[in-house]
Amino acid sequence: FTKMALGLTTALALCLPASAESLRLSHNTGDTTTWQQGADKFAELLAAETGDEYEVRVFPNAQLSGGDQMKQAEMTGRGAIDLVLTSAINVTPLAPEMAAFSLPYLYADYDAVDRTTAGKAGDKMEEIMAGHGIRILAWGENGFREVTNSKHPIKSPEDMNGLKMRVAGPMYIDVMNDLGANPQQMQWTETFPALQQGVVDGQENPIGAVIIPQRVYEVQKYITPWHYSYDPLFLGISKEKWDGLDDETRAQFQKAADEAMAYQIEISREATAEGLEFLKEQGMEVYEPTPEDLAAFKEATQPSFDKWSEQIGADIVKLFTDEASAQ
Ligand code: X2X
Repeated sequence: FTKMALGLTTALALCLPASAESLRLSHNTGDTTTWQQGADKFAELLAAETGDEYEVRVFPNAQLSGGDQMKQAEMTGRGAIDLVLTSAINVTPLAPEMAAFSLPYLYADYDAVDRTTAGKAGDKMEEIMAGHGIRILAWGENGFREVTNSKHPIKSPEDMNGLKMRVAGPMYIDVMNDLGANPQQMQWTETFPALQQGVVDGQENPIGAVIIPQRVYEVQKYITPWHYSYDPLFLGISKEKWDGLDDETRAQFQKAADEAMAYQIEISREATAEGLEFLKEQGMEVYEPTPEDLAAFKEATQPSFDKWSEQIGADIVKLFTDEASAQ
């Protein structure tokens, strides 16, 4: 009997790890977005890879940094948060170089985006973020940020004149000023009520990753897919945590991150591709800008492109413009 009990204990020990380590992952948006789906996928894959040795708990709405979306990265950098899924524009207070991804009208299409994250520009940003205590495991996608508002269709820079616009980060303040709008920085979690109550007239966000899953169409009437700025996500781990992992575990984290972010990009692009039709069904009015309209928006936002290029540094900007324009 003792032998049997012993056998049972051994069998249990084999299938259950002695103690799963719990890690906290913070992200900016609500729990209906493709951000959340990517984070959940990472948790699922990491548990599978490690035989349940690691449990990832996902916290939406920047809860772990008291609702301050710009603080998540800095907290991860000093080890107060284990993992972060956030976007480039959110870390620009910490690493202004990351604004390079989102310079106005840098990218013509997804191919240009993908060359950048996979190439030297992405490598350089990984090096810079490592200097802030964050190991970037993989790039994901927030997406091309499109403008919505409650007042009138946006067809030209003049239509932006005087609109009260909520923006996520400092570079977008400058871009909105170029367009004659009246921008203010605000937490994403406070944006829906601000739009609803008319505290602001408009906002800009990607269609598939944010606008649809966070039901922005309920409080906004007009959308113009003007593709003015691209915003990548990254899944990062505190360097302190990473440095404490052995090689085998690192490979498991890496694999789970690569697969989870590839999935997150795929579902964000799918949702975006079908998104305008859905938004029309919800009662939004879509204005599809012509090439001439886009040229006018690009010209109007050139001062911000130049100002931020100077701030980021010409050598880094060149890494991005080279990859963006390569064929
Ligand atoms: O705050 C935003 O606009 C959002 C959700 O896109 C980001 O976190 C960058």
